[in-house]
Amino acid sequence: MIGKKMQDAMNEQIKQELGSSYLYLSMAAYFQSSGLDGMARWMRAQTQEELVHAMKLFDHIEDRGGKVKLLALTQPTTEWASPLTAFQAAWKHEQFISSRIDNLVELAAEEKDHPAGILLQWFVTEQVEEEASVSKVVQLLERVGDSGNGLIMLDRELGARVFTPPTTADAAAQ
Ligand code: OFO
Repeated sequence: MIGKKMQDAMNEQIKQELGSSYLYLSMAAYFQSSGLDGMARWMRAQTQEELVHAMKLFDHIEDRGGKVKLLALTQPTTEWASPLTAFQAAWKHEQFISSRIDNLVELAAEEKDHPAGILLQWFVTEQVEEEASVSKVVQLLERVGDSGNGLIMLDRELGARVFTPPTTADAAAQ
């Protein structure tokens, strides 16, 4: 059975993950309306990944006899000054999420909540990947600068990203 403190903290984190999903969907809309369909596709894939993160926490609470409580989401930003600004905001957001995961790991240790600790290790690893993938795009955009052709090529490259839903093996490894 999950403890009340961890349950509340995970419910808050479900909100953060859904908030991430909402933010990236807003970025997808921004890119799409800017004619950058590849970046929009990249953000759509990211939106789906965030839903997977939220559902991992959702299932963990449910599996341990807790109660999922969905909290209100704040409206995400809808406009950015440039693709670089949008990806920089995404990178900053991922760093914020990593700090929240670190807090949850510490709470699991304090509460001696080993099942939560094991689940959260997955999130720790995932956050390293999340930060790395967004920061790589930031670096590429910085290098492209004002080159229109460079932006078009990068957009094409980012558009190759496809969302891969978790497999049953992934679920079993949780
Ligand atoms: Fe982007 O990792 Fe979840 O929020």
